[in-house]
Amino acid sequence: MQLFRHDRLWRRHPIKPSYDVVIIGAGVHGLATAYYLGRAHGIRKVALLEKNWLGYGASGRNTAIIRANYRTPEGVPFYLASLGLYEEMSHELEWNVLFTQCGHLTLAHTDSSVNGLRVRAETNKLLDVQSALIGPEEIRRLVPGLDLSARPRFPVLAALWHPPGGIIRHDAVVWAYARACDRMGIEIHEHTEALGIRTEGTDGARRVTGVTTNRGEIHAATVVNCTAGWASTVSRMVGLDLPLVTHPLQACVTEPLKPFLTPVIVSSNLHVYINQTDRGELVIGAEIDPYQCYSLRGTLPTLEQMAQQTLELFPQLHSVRVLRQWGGICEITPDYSPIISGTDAVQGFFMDVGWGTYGFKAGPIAGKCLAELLATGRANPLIEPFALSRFSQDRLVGEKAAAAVSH
Ligand code: PYC
Repeated sequence: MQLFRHDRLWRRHPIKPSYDVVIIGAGVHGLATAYYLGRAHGIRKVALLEKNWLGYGASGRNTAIIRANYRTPEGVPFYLASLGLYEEMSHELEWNVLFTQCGHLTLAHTDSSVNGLRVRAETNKLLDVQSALIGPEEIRRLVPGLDLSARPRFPVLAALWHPPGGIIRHDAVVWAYARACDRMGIEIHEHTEALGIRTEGTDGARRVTGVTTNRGEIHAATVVNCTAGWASTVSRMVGLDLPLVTHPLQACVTEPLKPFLTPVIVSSNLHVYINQTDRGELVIGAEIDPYQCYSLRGTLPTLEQMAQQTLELFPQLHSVRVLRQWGGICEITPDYSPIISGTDAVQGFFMDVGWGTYGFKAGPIAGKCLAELLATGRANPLIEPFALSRFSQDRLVGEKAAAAVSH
């Protein structure tokens, strides 16, 4: 299909008085949920509310890493299904989302990290994820520029090699979903903030009736919280306190260099991850900020830390200049797994939140399963383990070992 410069990928609409489903948060999770509601279930009277512009939140502030090499038997099939949807996305949405499956390499610098990666490799293999523990010789072949000498403070002992992992163009994913939603008649309302969620009934039999926005009242019997960063605030609108802590996560990008790095490199011990884009820039990400806050700004101490950790791995980059730095907000649950479910406390209220530092890669499958839950009332087995009720039923899904940068 030919696209002209004046064609809008999604249109503006007046707010209607009522929708079947209102989704708060039009990032990749909200958009994917709306897309599958329309495509798989024929539910198109859907409004996506975005308080800023599309891609302002976590969908525009991540480092776009896609992988399925998780640690738990619950997490691995879930992220593998998402990887599969990302592989088909350009074809399905007729939009090139520039997914480069350049491979994903997690380095271990201590014996205990090597053991952790070994367990992940075996779990991955049992669950059909391509993943293997490799030694320095193979690492050298994959990343000739990495300092593999005995000199560094953190020598590289082994790595988890995950060939199907890679990097995607995150804004292209957002635009592709937005265009597909728009074509089905699903409405995207930017600069539309949810100020409150209305309910009726008494405790034990409460249900959602609508959303109050800065552009007026909307009636809806189903309201979905797909916000990343503001999930606690939005859930509190129906009186729900979620078990989340909120931390900024920062990243930066350097000037372009000649191609020297193919796979995505992650160091779990140093808490740094690096990839080289098609334009030659290095995208470098940090550990979460050590304090809780809602700031989206970069800070000098974190920039210095990213530079220092990068130089531990690639000392030859000592004079490379940083072009820009940014922050995003991460909400982390006690077990480092997300919350995707409704709640008995308020009928009609659903959540897809608590994504910590791993939300972007899960967007397609989370949206697909959530749409199925909204349309049929049944939780797909892939999301059953991630219900909010797990925290009161002592059924945690401990994914911290594979979260890498948020502890
Ligand atoms: O989980 O792959 C990851 C990741 C990379 C950066 C932040 N999280």
